[in-house]
Amino acid sequence: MNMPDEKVLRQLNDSLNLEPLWMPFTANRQFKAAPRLLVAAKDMHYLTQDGRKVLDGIAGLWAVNAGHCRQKIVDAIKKQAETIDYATGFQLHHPAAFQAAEKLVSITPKGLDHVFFANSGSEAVDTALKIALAYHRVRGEGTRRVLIGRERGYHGVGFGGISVGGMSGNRKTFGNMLASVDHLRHTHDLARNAYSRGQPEHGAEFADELERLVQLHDASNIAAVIVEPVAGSTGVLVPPKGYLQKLRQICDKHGILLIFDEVITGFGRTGKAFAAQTFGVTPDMITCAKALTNAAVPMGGVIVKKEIYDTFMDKGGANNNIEFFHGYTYSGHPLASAAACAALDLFKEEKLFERVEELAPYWERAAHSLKGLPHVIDIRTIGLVAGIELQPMADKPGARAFEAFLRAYNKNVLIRTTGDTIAMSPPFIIEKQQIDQLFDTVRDILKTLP
Ligand code: PXG
Ligand code: PLP
Repeated sequence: MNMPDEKVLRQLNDSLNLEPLWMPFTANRQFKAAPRLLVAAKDMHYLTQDGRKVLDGIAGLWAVNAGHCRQKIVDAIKKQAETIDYATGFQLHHPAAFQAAEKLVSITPKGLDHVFFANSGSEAVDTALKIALAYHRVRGEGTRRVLIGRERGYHGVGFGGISVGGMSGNRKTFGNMLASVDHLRHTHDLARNAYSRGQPEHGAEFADELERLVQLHDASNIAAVIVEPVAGSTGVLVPPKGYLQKLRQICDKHGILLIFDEVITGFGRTGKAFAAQTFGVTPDMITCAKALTNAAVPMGGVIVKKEIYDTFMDKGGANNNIEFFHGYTYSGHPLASAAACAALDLFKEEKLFERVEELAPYWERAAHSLKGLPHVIDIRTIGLVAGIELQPMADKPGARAFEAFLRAYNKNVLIRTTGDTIAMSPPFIIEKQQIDQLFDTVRDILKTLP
């Protein structure tokens, strides 16, 4: 680990002013009263400001899939920063953006072979929704404006993403958001599917709700359906067997685009490059971010079917017309592109997606060994993801799992909680004894939780 100098660290401890920063998705007052600061990272570990090595059980935030501060990626970013700091992608560009696009589409499901770059998952989602609307319009079906998401979906925090998203906390404060949005029901079915390993048996029929929404809105008004193949942030919800296939069939039948939001599931998390490949269902677009650069530089992307890209080109009119009026200052930023190239190379060189498949049975057994411990009401696993759902404390939703997070952190293990579910999703370089450390720590904590 690239250790910060001790003197510098001591000075930092004395001088750091926490007040001016408004922290994202954080209880600011609680945090600032008892801060948790990470000062360095390498491979499977963070170093805390008080000098502890903490095992990263969540790959940063479902993102650092190859482990922290990997030299190949660090070197690529450094070299790029010295060579070309920035170039706009508007009517100009630089080579690394094209190289990153080519490497990316070499691992996508067949037929999804063009990518539009953004800088985060939220931007990727907004971009995908805009592509869906614009696509139907250029094809002469401009009445298709309705966007369908799903309850308990998380699609980032832009107005598009929260509109199609299904997390009440993300929605309730922000007014009406996008018009013309509807939602499928979520796929969580504790009564029938608790303790499923991999895909649950029951619930393919939840996809039939899409037929109901088609009856309501009429297919001629519906642009797209967006779902996470595995819902991550709302508690690790693995799709029931046959569910995604059904969604695909219904979308095909009615000319509706199917978007998989693979911001979490992309880049090996479920054992293949994309969950679309794990589940054998090919969407029309995939949104991705996070591990695209191993999280070392912000980057997101929308991968689209050739037919979508070709439609924009074919219907683009005069050669000097901009076919899709959209883009970010930092779309395909040089540092992000260089990091993406290096990360995608590293995944391949170290066969990290295959490693997920190899480790998954061990991971699954370790996770399900927590069954029967106090408060545990469900355990869900797929690839290198586990969700441990706890019985909420009366009148205090989320408090029990958050207490587990704090206790784990104090025992040098980083886990993530969402509601009363503990979520774990380590870097793929995790060793078996580190998997044991992770679940043994959670086991000890569960025995003593209030
Ligand atoms: N889609 C999905 C499926 C995500 O998981 C986003 C979009 C938004 O990406 P950006 O890069 O804009 O954050 C995400 C992000 C959690 C957690 O606790 C997960 C995310 C973000 C914040 C918290 O699980 N995922
Ligand atoms: N706001 C203003 C005033 C801008 O000029 C721009 C971009 O030029 C933006 C917002 C959007 O920023 P970005 O392209 O980084 O998303």
